[in-house]
Amino acid sequence: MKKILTGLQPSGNLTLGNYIGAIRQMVRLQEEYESIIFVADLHAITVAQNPSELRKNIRSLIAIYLASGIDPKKNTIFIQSENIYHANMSWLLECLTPYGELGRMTQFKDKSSKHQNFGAGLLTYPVLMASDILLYDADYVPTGIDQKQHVELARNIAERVNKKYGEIFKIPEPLIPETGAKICDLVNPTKKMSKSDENPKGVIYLLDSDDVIRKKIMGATTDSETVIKYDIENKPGISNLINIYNSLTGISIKEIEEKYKDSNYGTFKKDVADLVIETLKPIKEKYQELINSKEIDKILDEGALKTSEIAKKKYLLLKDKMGLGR
Ligand code: AQP
Repeated sequence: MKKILTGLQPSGNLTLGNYIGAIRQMVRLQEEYESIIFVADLHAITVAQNPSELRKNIRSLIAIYLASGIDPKKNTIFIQSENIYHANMSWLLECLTPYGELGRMTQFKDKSSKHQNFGAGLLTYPVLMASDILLYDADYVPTGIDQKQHVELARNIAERVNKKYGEIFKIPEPLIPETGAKICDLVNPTKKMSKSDENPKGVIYLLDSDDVIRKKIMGATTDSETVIKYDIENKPGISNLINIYNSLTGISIKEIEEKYKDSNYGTFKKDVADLVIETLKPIKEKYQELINSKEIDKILDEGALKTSEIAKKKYLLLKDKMGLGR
């Protein structure tokens, strides 16, 4: 069975974008692949985090994985910082990665322009991501198009290391889902919906109450026309709502346009709100059952133990080849 690896950052409360773009895929892929899933808490601290919020978000992320249908029997689930080999491997690989290669990463350019006083980790973070992937000989890394460049970097690093020290790493490939559109902010529909966004009005959090979800969708920015038509350039707001509808129902964009050709924006928004509320209802219910349960701790303890054993072997192999220690 081929192996995949996925992690989400506990950098805020999870959004509808995270669910459509990542978690749903993970639930689907667990049927086909041996799957390793982690909470990327070391990645989250590349920008400032409030410690108590961070701890809460880590547990919440695990509960959402499980509530969304990620089966702990089919997946190995763990917290990145509870397995010391990720950071250890990252240091070795950082020393083998040219500085210039990291400065060229699009996400670094983007995030470094948005945050002030960021640490060096924001630059080196793609190497930590390479370590996450390479420690487990992952065949595929399910990812949005935005992370494709980082998977390419992991491939480059792996190829370079293998050339220099012998066959150590498997060369991973990105697995970009065919469906799973980029979901945009409801207030500013030209930008991605993000969990760390400062304005919660444009973001649907998975744990938002039904009333809040409805309010946010009914208040979504649209345009001065009344036609429900997919046109990202000129009608980004309505196109975003069409994307959400399409992603959650599987009904094609053409069919959605046809279905709502005589409707106004209010009717369409109400249907999108109903759909989102219905989709998230069972997840929220399950989440409440899980969040304080011992089951989460048992899963995480097992995951940390199992992945540490695997990762340790890979780390020691490279450490030895590089001539470190005795
Ligand atoms: N708006 C989105 N639409 C579709 N997919 C999305 N993803 C994120 N936002 C959307 C996908 O969710 C996963 C999350 O990865 P991450 O936690 O490593 O961080 P991210 O991509 O930077 O997500 P956020 O929510 O925007 O977090 P912050 O605010 O911390 O930067 C990825 O698979 C991503 O494609």
